[in-house]
Amino acid sequence: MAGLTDSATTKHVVVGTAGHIDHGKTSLVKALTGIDTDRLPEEKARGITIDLGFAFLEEPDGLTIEIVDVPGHERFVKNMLAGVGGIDLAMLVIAADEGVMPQTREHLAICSLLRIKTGVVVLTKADLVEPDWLELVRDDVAGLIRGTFLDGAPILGVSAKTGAGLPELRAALRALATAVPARSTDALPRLPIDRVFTVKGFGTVVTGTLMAGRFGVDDKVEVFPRGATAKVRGLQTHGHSVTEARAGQRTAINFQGLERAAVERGDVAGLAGTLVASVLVDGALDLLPDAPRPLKNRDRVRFHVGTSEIMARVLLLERTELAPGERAFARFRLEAPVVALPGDRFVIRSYSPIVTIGGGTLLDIDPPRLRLKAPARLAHIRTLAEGTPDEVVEEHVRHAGVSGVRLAALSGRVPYGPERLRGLLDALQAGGRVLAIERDWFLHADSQARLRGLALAALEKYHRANPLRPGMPREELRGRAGGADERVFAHLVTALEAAGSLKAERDKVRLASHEVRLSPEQQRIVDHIEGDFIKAQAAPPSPEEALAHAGVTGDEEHELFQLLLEARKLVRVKESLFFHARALDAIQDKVVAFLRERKEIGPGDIKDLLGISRKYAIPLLEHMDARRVTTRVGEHRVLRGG
Ligand SMILES: Nc1nc2c(ncn2[C@@H]2O[C@H](COP(=O)(O)OP(=O)(O)O)[C@@H](O)[C@H]2O)c(=O)[nH]1
Ligand SMILES: [Mg+2]
Repeated sequence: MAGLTDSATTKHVVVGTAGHIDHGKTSLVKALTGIDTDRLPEEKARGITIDLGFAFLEEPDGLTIEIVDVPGHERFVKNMLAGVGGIDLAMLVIAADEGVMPQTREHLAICSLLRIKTGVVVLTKADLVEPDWLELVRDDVAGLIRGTFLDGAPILGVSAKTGAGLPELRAALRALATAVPARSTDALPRLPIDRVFTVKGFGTVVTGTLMAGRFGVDDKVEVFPRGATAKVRGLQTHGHSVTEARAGQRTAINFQGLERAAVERGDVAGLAGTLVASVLVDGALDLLPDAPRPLKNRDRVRFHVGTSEIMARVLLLERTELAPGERAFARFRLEAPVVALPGDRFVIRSYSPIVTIGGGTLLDIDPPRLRLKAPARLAHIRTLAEGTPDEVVEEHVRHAGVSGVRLAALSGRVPYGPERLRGLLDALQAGGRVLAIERDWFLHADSQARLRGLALAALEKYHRANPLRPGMPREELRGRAGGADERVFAHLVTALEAAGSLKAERDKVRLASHEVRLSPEQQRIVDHIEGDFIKAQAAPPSPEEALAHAGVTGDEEHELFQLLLEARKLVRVKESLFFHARALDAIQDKVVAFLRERKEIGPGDIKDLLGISRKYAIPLLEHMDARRVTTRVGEHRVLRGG
């Protein structure tokens, strides 16, 4: 390890105790570390552990073994669950004189459900039994752990009273801790909160095991799902102040200016805006083989994830009932928001009696609502459960629909870290499955296809209904295309233009194949109107008059009159005063020539110059101003910039 900095060689591994009440967990932690984890007055008085306790061992080579001591009493399994969520290793403690008891089994089941990978079994109070008896208990325990994650783990006889076996236990913990793989640094930082308290002069402090990522002093942290945000004033790991806490460390965060009442156990600290709170989650659920009865659709259960416990209804996705030992996809409708990520393990306990009955892996924390048909929901969750990472990310983008999804929103919904996610999105883009609307905003190719279908159908319909209109107003088309977001729509129009199926001009859009075709009679009328305006030059007819001359009735709204406007042959100068474009150019030339010579022009001058009445003179002068040919000075105009 030479050459590495101090912090790079520091390793933190969290061990959680597990086991029945009074089997000697707290005494064992004290014998190992010298720390009494029963700190509450009530714990001292009653001699039992009620809440979580914390201790640590500092080993050579920068290894710190942190220990979470949990209560064994069946009434406090909830607290036990809050403590073991983030642990790396389990230390299953069994009193040699009593052997396996109910919470020995329940805690073992919980650790299995949480997918804790390794651990050690300690037969405590070895001083109270004969060696032969210890061997019998050892055999019994070997049977208990067969087929579980502890199969093959060391089973060590220890006495907290005499100290016998403690060095061997410490060595075993060290060996296991050394083998624990480092936690990924490519993950959203989050700390499920297991304790909250105030320190005089410092304010609110929360503690927990930092599950992933890192937090630094001055980071802006949000307490999910409550939404309070605050800056990190100070960080501590096992009693030392640090500037940065990293994944796997027991961490205390001191917040700057955060109300004690704004946080509770079960909340999750994360960087502001990164995590997602949800009252509906989908997962793969295993019912324990020794669950007392089948789980029925709509049963009420206690749902545990991270350090939170929330009441929930189970909605089985494919069946009405789940038998002990079976697995199925399940949806949980939670009575309060939960903050988690797909891939997190959860545990469920029955409402009454309160026993652990199952658990599993979260697959979707923002699942499709029930209005989606059952087979589609099942296909969605199957992809999330069994798909490759790129299929999973693609499914999430597809699920976001025609509004697409932003990277920040996606990172809180996928089981991959930000870097991995970006790589997967790059690959999906390269394969044409996902499109980038703009940087960090993604749309699935299927959603794009759906929008394309809607837009092309709407244009076709529009052209059929309005054959003389050269194009459809852009905003109207956007409304027809599912009211797509402006940028999503702009992206679509650009793509369709590039594909040659559509043309966009100013605020109008048309199919590339569309062109206005006039009947001979319509063409005659259009030509007649145009001819009228050319002839009239600076003293044009009103739209009604021009139409009447051509033998039709109507005003400027007439589709053939509009056609001349669209084609920019006629130009609106004022309300219902129109000039031919070429006439306006000629007028401009005359005005400019006049001004070159005379420097200024007034209403009387233009009347004389063009031989027109005041009715046309004033609007024309204003139009020349609007065209930025002239500027007004008092009652006169001068050449702009001249
Ligand atoms: N003789 C003996 N007693 C022990 C040993 N470890 C714990 N005890 C006793 O067992 C009781 C329960 O211990 P505790 O650590 O509170 O158990 P926990 O509920 O599992 O945390 C206490 O009275 C301890 O003194 C041991 O190794 N030998
Ligand atoms: Mg205890």
